[in-house]
Amino acid sequence: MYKISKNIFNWDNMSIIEKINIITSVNNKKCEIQNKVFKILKDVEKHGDVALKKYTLKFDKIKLNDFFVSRKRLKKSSLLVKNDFKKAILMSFNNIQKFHKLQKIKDIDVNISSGIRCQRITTPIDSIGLYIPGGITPLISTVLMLSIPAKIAGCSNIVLCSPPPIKNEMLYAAKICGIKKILQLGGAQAIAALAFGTNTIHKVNKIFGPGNAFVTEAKIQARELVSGLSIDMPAGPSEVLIIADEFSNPEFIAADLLAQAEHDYNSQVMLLTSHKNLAYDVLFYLNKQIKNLSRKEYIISSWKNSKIIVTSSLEESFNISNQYAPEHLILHLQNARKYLSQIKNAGSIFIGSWTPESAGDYITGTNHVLPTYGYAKTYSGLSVLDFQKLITVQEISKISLKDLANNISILSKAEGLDAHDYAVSVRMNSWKFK
Ligand code: HSO
Ligand code: ZN
Repeated sequence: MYKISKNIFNWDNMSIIEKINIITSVNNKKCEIQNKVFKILKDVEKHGDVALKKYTLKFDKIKLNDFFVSRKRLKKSSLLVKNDFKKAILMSFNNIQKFHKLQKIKDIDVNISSGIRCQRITTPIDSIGLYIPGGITPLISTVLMLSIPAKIAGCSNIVLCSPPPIKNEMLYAAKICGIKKILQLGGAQAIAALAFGTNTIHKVNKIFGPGNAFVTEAKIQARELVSGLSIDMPAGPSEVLIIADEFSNPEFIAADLLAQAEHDYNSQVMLLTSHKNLAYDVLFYLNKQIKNLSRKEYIISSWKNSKIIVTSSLEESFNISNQYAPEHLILHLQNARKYLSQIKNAGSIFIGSWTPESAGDYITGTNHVLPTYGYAKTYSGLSVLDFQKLITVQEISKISLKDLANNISILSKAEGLDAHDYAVSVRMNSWKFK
């Protein structure tokens, strides 16, 4: 018998410590994980492909001869997936592409003053690795969320990586995104392969994608170990926070909470409302709905981190939400859009009772790779810009350098950097004597 316990709390009755615990997302980072991951990274760095085969046999129970999915298998995936799946993927692809194409930023080209031209140009990150979680929850939709912006950004060397056995649906999603290189590798060993490279796998410049605690830890450690390697963002277990008023539908709210709670054992879901009765109605529907769901263990485990909080006002609810900075924020409010300006921190916002988070996860067009652990205070969700670099350019004409020379000299002397000064004066002097 799976029961959703009554985690209903009154904000005003809580101690400061309890309040702080609530607005601090769960972070189950353990030393044990850090040590295990470090060993795997070092092993792959040293023994390359041999270590990869060893870990794949140990963790995935698969003996691999070739890490890459063959072209033939990739092509064949179209024949092995259902037509309705193809249609759904196509709609998702089109919507994501439409939204992400608009994210391309404009280059800048300006004459600061006559003879001094400044530009900002955009270039794609050359070589990237996309990690897609597999196992019991193969996140097929994440293939689209990573590949589409990467392609729009113009990344030329893309390798997608997921634990074996890779499902045909995932291969098909990769295929329609135009991804050709697919590695059947998972866990920390996959991140190590992308970070260090091996005899058969090229190292990449940036690694993207969500994963379990091992994958996330591996990304963080690899970034420290390999100079010049970047990662997308510190992603952790998924979270949702819902703000609801007396006009909201408790059945919908319960369903949204459960949809997020089923992701992981450590997911965190929260409901803030100033209406106590609603809190109890939601609890009723949570218990009713869980009976029909398959991932009960995940939900019950996530619920331990989760809470329903009764606040004294809507304003207080927004206040708490802004401090928590949720990955997903759903507004089950009447005229919800009018509260948009009150939100300071959130990864992605879902407006009104007809916008379930699942829609954003799959098909509205927004990206579902979003900051967790409170990082929405400083990080944004994934966008085309994450796959690009912005490079600045300047050009000065001979005559205009003369206008700048004196001030460069003053500033470089103030910093005690006389070689900086000389780099200008040598030019000025050459000009004088010609
Ligand atoms: N809610 C997850 C994304 C996802 N949901 C993928 C289903 N598939 C993190 O934003
Ligand atoms: Zn989801």
